[in-house]
Amino acid sequence: MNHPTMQGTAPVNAPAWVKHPKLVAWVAEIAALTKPDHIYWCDGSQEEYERLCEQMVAAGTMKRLNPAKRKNSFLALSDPSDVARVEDRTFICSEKQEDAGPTNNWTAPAEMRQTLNGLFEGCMRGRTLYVVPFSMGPLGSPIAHIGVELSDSPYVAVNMRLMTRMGRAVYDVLGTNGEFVPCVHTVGKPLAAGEQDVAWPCNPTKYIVHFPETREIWSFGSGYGGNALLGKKCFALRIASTMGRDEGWLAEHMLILGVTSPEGKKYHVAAAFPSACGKTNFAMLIPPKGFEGWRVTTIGDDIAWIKPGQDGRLYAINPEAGYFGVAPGTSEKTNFNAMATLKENVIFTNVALTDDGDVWWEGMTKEAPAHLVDWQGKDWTPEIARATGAKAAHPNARFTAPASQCPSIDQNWDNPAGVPIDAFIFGGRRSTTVPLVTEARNWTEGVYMAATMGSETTAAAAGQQGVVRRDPFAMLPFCGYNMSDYFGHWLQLGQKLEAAGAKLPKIYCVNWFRKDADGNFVWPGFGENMRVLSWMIDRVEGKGQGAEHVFGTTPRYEDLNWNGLDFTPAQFTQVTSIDRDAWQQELALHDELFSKLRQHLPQALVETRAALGKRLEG
Ligand code: SAT
Ligand code: MN
Repeated sequence: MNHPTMQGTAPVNAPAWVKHPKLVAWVAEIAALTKPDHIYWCDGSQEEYERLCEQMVAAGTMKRLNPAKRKNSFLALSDPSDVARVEDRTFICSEKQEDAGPTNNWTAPAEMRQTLNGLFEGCMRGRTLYVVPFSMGPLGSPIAHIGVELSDSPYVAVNMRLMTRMGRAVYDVLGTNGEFVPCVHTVGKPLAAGEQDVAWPCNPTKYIVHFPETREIWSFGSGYGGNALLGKKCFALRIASTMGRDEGWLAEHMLILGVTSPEGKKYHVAAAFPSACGKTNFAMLIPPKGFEGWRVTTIGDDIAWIKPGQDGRLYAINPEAGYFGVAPGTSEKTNFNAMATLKENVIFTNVALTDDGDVWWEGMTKEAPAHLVDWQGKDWTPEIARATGAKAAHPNARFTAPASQCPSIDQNWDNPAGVPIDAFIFGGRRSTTVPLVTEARNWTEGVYMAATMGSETTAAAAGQQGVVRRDPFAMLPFCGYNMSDYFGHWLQLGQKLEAAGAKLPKIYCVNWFRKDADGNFVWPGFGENMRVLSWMIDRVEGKGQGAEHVFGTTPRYEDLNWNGLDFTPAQFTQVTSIDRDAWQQELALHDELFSKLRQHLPQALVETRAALGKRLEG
């Protein structure tokens, strides 16, 4: 944006180690628009991290936790209005509306720029503008990309240090004219001279804006998660998905894990689930009793960048360097490795504070402590909770922790070459209809399964929870372009690799969340998901058995390894049965989705739908 006549109130004062004139000029331009009192260039050092955290403790944004309980860890409580991603305020501003497609909010770029100019004018008054350089992916890796976030939130600066490779070394990679994605973020709450700040500044008006053609991100009004940590959903998914479309690769909402068999053979799996459906738990799975000798290792828990290698296989890297995971429900039982990751150097947001200066959330322990301070700073006791239903932690409360602290971290998690993918898994949260696991017969049917995936909504996004919505590839809120073109991109990539003689990864659809008549989950989930994973690996090896039905291939009871688990054939039927009426209704919902997405919808998917309908009737 151009503001030739405006003067910033703060000198830019770029340090000598920044040698990129265009970057310095851009910082000056944004400062002239937003008018911060100070500009601070982050170097990513430990000293800087500690200083900024101390500063936030003094300002009341964070509390230091008891170092005897959680060393070097903090708790931040957000404004109650700023607790999740705001999908209805998220925009893809491509030149043409049809390139954003019917699932994204769209505004013409010129009009949006005008709106943003108004909003950002003077929005950092009284604050410091932090210049946050970061690499998504290992520094200097050919698959990595660089971003620079300008933010008036020190909370963003310290979280970015945990979530990305952030700091001075990024400038060495950028050199004098390297490419970077410019990301501008403000909490949208300028301070008048002498005005006292609040603990969590934000603005009721929010805009999370992407310009895919110029690869820019502008975020106004929120300090929370994916709204504010712009390397994550905004860059690594929305902007990167458009880069992938243009350059022949994939940016996906997927965890990446490694599985090593008792014979020492290693496999890699990438799995897509919507937000708050257990990706972090699955990525850190510990094989259950009966699977001695198996090992699962973690490469990533949320995002995968996947590129074809020289050998025609697909290689994945985790562009992030930390976990921004959902705290509630996380326990030594559900995710032992996450709990071990959270022992030190963690920023918690919106969990509850114990009387001895530690953290707690629903599901962490069976018994709740007798007294807590809840995520809104109020007294909380089990009695109050029973009477009012008040939650100690917000359902979308999060931890930010360095990936390197995870005990199950894979030795290749930081490998610039990535890991070769053997299978893709797509899963939603469905209490009915969708069976435990189905293998697609071919790439096109797999793409169809992923494209028509549905899931019950969670607290990760503002809005109604527990309603089934279609969430293609778990990318509905994260695809930076037309969803139908995205399907086409997946189909084409598969065709191209297959034509070149490559063996494509197998594609699976899973559902861990079927419920019985009383509303209880039937499948035990968590570590027991290993049983499904090992069946998939048998299939990859060409030795796993199964039965073919309308949608693909599923294991029969006798095809899964039940060592160490008491799960009856009747229970198995409950999680695998296919109800024809329910599936007729499900297909009607696929039709509804396809009708919404008809513009650019690949013909191959329409044909797959027709064939499915025939098989279901037949
Ligand atoms: O987008 S966030 O980073 O806030 C979390 C999520 O929705 O997965
Ligand atoms: Mn996610």
